[in-house]
Amino acid sequence: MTSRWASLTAWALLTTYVLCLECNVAAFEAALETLELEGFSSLSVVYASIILAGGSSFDPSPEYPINATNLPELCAVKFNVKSSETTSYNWAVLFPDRETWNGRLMTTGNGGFGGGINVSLITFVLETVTDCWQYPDMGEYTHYGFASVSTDTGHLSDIGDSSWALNNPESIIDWSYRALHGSVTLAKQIVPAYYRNNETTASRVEFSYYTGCATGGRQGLRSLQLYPDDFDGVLAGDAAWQTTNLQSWSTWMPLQNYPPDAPYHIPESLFNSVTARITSLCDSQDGIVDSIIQDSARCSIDYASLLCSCRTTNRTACLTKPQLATLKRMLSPYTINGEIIFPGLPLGSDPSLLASEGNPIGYGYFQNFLYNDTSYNFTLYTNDDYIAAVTSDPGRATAKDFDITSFKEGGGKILMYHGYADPLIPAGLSIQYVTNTLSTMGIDESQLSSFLRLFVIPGMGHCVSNTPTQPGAPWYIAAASQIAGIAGRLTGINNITHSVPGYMDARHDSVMALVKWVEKGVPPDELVATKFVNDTAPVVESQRTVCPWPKVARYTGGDLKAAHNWVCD
Ligand SMILES: [Ca+2]
Repeated sequence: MTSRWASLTAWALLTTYVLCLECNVAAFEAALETLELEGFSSLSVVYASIILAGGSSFDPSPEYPINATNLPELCAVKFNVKSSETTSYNWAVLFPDRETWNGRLMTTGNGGFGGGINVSLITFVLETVTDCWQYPDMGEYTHYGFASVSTDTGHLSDIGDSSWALNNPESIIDWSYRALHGSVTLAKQIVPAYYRNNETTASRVEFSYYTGCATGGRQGLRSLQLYPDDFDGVLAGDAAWQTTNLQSWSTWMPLQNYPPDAPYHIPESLFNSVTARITSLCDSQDGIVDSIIQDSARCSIDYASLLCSCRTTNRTACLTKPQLATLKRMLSPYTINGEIIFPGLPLGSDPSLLASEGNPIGYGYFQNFLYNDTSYNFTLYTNDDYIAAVTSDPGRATAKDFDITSFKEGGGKILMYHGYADPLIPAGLSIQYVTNTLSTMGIDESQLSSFLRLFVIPGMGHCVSNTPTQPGAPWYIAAASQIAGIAGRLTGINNITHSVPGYMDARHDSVMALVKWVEKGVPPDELVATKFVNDTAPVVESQRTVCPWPKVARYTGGDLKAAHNWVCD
């Protein structure tokens, strides 16, 4: 194609786009030519298509195999950006229709080492179907009216699979922060271009938000540290922000319980039953026997009571002395020479997920991020590996730049939350993020609460659902992954497209709470977590107030399952 013909074609398509940008590749390619996209010369449009109202999806994906259902009519577009000589990343936008778009952008993150557009093997979809895609979190946000964005962070893999990082430092940078930043930067220009026409003069995204859990939480916190203008509000759950220390701890943990024939080894079933016993010992210490530990930090137990003795009747829930030492190590902070490297699991969290065998989210980091040596395994771990991790911090992934003055002064707000019984990332890690921010910025809790609030949710596990030993704990706040579940391996919520049915407001929906805080200046003084019967909407089993740390909800009498009977103080 000659350059003159190319420009004529672009002009013709541009004319179309000014009137109404069509949802097809040619229209988007033409629109891109009209935008000043510095630093993104290799941006290309991979796919663009309308999804009809009521659309669903069924694409098997390694990380998010649960369908986004009942989608509103939308335009789905996938882009590719070259990020280095050897790497590129894909990212996508779901555009709700013009009447539905609320002027806002919602970007959503990933989990573990997983890569995918939150997370979908979109290429497979394109080859098989054209009207059904599977973007559970992205789909959810279009129901609110957001244009939603996600990136595959430069690779396709399951949560535990870090093999893509082997000898591939550029891909690690994409995973760490580069793909997310590039996607948001581009989306802020392309999204208004899509909606701009003769009737609609939207020239920019009014507000930009982010949601993510675990690695998704890390992505959000790292982003606002490095690029304080990308987001106006960040919702960061169970944030895996301290990459170097988290991966070290996740490798160290199974080693404490290894090998399986050692006298100190605790089998998984025994971990489960002992966790249930600990939960029952802590339960009443908050004053209410409801199988929920309101505040693990205020529980103290006599570990000796877990020992088997000749009088122990239930021998499937007691430990030998060597086993008890193992349990105490795994529930205590990981220390080196007296220095705390990582917080321990709170009482009521079950260590078995990290204890039975090597966790690839732990040792895979040393194999593929740090040493480029696939023969490395968790049994080789020593404290020297922790030192190597902290020294190198591949991809600068660790979100440790706690001075976030620029984000704060730009009006940015951070709403963090953490399952108090999360067995994979201790709630203490989010608390540590808060305390490190306090000390680094030299501010007090009152000042901090003007831009950062952390809600620790009693009885909640990793990002979604209850921990099994606290089955009645309300946990659902319409946060990232809570509908879809994490990796489809843990329970998500059923029968919901978005928000909290019957309670679509900023008290019950963390996304709406963040929007209200950013746009109205009204911070969330409390949230209400919901438990649906069988985790299926709309019948509510119970609701409970959850509070910004360090406050803990206190029962004031009446129906235990009614949120108004719990107050923050
Ligand atoms: Ca209790």
